[in-house]
Amino acid sequence: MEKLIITAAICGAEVTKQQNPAVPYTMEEIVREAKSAYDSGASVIHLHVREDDGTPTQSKERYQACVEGILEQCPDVIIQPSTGGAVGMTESERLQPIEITPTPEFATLDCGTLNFGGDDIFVNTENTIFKFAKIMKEKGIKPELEVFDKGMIDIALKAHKKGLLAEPLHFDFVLGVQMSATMRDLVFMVESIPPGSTWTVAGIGRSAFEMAAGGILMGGHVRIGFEDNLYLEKGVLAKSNGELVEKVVKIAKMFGREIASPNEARKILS
Ligand code: KMH
Ligand code: ZN
Repeated sequence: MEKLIITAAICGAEVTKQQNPAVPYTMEEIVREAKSAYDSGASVIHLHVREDDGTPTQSKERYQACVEGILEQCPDVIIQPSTGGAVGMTESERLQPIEITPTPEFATLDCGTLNFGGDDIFVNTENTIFKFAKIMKEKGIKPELEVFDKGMIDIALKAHKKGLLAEPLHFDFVLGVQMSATMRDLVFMVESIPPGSTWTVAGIGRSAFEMAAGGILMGGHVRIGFEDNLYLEKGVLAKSNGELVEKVVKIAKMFGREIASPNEARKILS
């Protein structure tokens, strides 16, 4: 099996220090968390940024500063800015992180609208998805296709048919938000993508490590981090993103799956 790419989603836009004091807000905290994940084996950092008080922002300046800070500490890591941002942000707000210099090599592309808990709806119309895909293609940015259910795979394939995505496609199955997170769901998603595609799985909350184990065993890749899960085990908050990554590395080693370095991850992801 190919080596395992671990993506660390270190911050997200929704989780707070009230839920886990180690959630990073400031630039220093974001760099600290990226470094802890990288030192533990993450080759990709999925990046959201915050104002110092924790408010989610897509500010180009804030991304620029955080990316530079992370690259000083982790020079070869792959940084994957979010173009999802937070619920309610406008398209132009969300696109700012891919306007930084140099242009990011990787970024998320959310492939559908979904219920995000309570009254929150994360809106991604077909026009938004196609527009973001076109911009990323023009800029030479590899999209990670964020799919929260099977219908979003179909929308991504529609974008691909229109020539908006370059092969090989790379999917991130985010399970446990709108679609449930069971092995049956994961198998269904894996069997629904075109041959030759690569994939990562992110299990939300208590499903994080079960989905990670599924990704490891099925030859996919794994996303872990505070954006998705705050606990190392039931009732035990993780002290850092590094601790969460370490646990994934341990599971991978149990099954003989080696961990990809950032440059190996670049090759696997083409
Ligand atoms: N914060 C969510 C509303 C992404 O990063 O592309 C969107 C999200 C997806 O986290
Ligand atoms: Zn995200």
